[in-house]
Parts: sequence; structure tokens; C-alpha cells
Amino acid sequence: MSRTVTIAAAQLGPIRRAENRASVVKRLIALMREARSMGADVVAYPEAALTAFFPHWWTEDEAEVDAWFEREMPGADTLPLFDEARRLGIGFHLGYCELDQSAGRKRRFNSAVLVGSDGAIIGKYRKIHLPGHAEHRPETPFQNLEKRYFEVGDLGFGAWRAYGGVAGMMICNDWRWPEAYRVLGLQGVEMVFCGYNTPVHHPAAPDHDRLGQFHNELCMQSGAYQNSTWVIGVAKAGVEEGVDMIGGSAIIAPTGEIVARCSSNDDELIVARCDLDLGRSYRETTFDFAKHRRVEHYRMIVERTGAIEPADEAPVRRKQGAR
Ligand code: CDV
Repeated sequence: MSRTVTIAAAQLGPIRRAENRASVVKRLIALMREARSMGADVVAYPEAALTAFFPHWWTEDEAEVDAWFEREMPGADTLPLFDEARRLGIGFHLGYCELDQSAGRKRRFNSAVLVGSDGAIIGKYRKIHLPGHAEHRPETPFQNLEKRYFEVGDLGFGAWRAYGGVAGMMICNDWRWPEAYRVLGLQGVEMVFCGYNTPVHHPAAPDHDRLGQFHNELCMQSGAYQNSTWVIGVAKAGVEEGVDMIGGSAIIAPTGEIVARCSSNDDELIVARCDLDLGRSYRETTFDFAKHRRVEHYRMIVERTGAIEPADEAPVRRKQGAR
């Protein structure tokens, strides 16, 4: 029996700083309806998809910071998205900023959830690789204050039974790190969802600017190929409050080939029929991890140099009741 899942990537154009959640959720629902009408089983949205990308601005006002975050998922503003998914029978992946109080103190994360076609949350991920800086840099045209506004995610790189296969998540800067893909690959992941907000300009290294789109595709294509998985990269694109962000949302096959790519810097949908068995011929030959990886040698190098940490090889978390 063939295992195909039709996946849509819903790129977003800029979100205005003053745009409220209701307006953004309307945009997300319009894209979800379009995705369903094109036969999609699941639609993926970008990183921090509910607001403008506020880590580009410095503020010391706690209340102003908190206003960018969701205290619950779904909450009153996002419930219509969950209801519409259930009504249409479509799953989704959503990046958002999470304010968590469960540890007895306020914690803020850059998070994402996988939601089933029944509207139930299947899994949650909290971004691990937080780029940028924590201190105020008023001399730059915009800032990358993720280290100020978020804590490092504490949930690891999980994988879940979802959408007829095994799905994992990472968020933006994570995709530049092969370890992130490999920890998912070790869990047999077949689809990796990754939302991003990537500015064209890199204030700390402007000579990288011309390569932004190339690095984007380089990371997604090598991550897909080396781990025999589909990768769904979804951008927030266009000029958002003066910050020009790359688009180029794409769906990449386990062959490493891009099978669909956005062409605008606005709200735009791309759809691909993804054969989840396509990765098998790579997983069982070139990238048969059990046969060909040389973990003992990697460990030896790690122990000798102390340069890097060995990867976490946690087993896949199987969610009861998930497809
Ligand atoms: N949102 C991100 O993680 N953005 C980073 C930028 C700041 C370099 C990225 O890796 O695309």
C-alpha cells in the first residue's frame, strides 16, 4: 500500500506590528481552505506565524514582550484555526511564541505544534538553537534578540507518528545545524517541518547577505538527503516593518531535490504529493545508519578533543492514537 501524504507549505508575507491575532488567523484560515481545496492533508505555517517577528526590536517593557506570546494553545484567538482544521479534516503545523507558567515561573519559548485533522495537538517542539544576542545593539538597522526573549527549548528534537508517517520539527536557525536533522534522522523521521524568519541582511556578517537563499536551500536539501526525509521549509517573507526577509519556502524530497518552491514574497501556497516510502531506498542503502555510521569513532574524536557533544539518540516517541 502506498503511503502518500499531500503537504502544503503556507508562506506568509509580512505581518504588520499593529496587526492583531484575529487578522492573522483569518489569513491562516484562508490559506488552510486553499490547501484543502488542493487536496492537502496537512498545511505548514512559518515560525512565529501569529505576529510580526518582534525579536528584531528592543524593549524593556515586560507587558509589551508578553503581548507577543500565547499563554495557551489553542487560546481564544487561535481556536478558530483548530475548529476550521477539524471541520475541513486537515492537519497543520504552526509556529508561535509560547509563554509557559507551569514551572512556577514565567518561561518564554519559540515553539511549534503539530495538530491532527481532528484538531488535537500531536506534538510540541521548543526551538533549541537561538541565534543572535541578548544585549541591546542600537547601532544596527534591526536586532536579533532571540537570546533575550526566549529560553533554549527543553523538549529535545522529538518525532511523532503523524499524517501517516513519522514527523519531526525544528525551527529556523536549527536547520543550519546537521545535528538537528541527524537527531531526527536517528528516530526514523520521514517529514521535517521547519518554519523560518530569515532576514536578507546579516548585521554581524554583511558579506553573507548575497548567499542567504543559497544557504537556505543548501541546509534543507542536505538535511533531507542525508537523513532520507521530506523537509518542509516555510518562510515569513517580504519587508516586515523595514526588515527584508527571504522567502523561498520549499518542499524537498528525500532525494535532496526541491519539488515545490514559492516564487513570491507574500502569502502563497505550494503543495506536493509526498511519497513517504521514497526515503526507504536511501535509508536502506547509502544512509543505512546501522550498517555504515561509525559512532564509536565519532565518540573517540569527541573524547579526544572534547570539541563537541555526542548526539542524543533517544527513541521515537510514539503518540498513542496518532495516525
Ligand atoms: N529566526 C531565525 O532563527 N533566524 C536566523 C537569523 C537571525 C540568522 C536564521 O538562522 O535564519
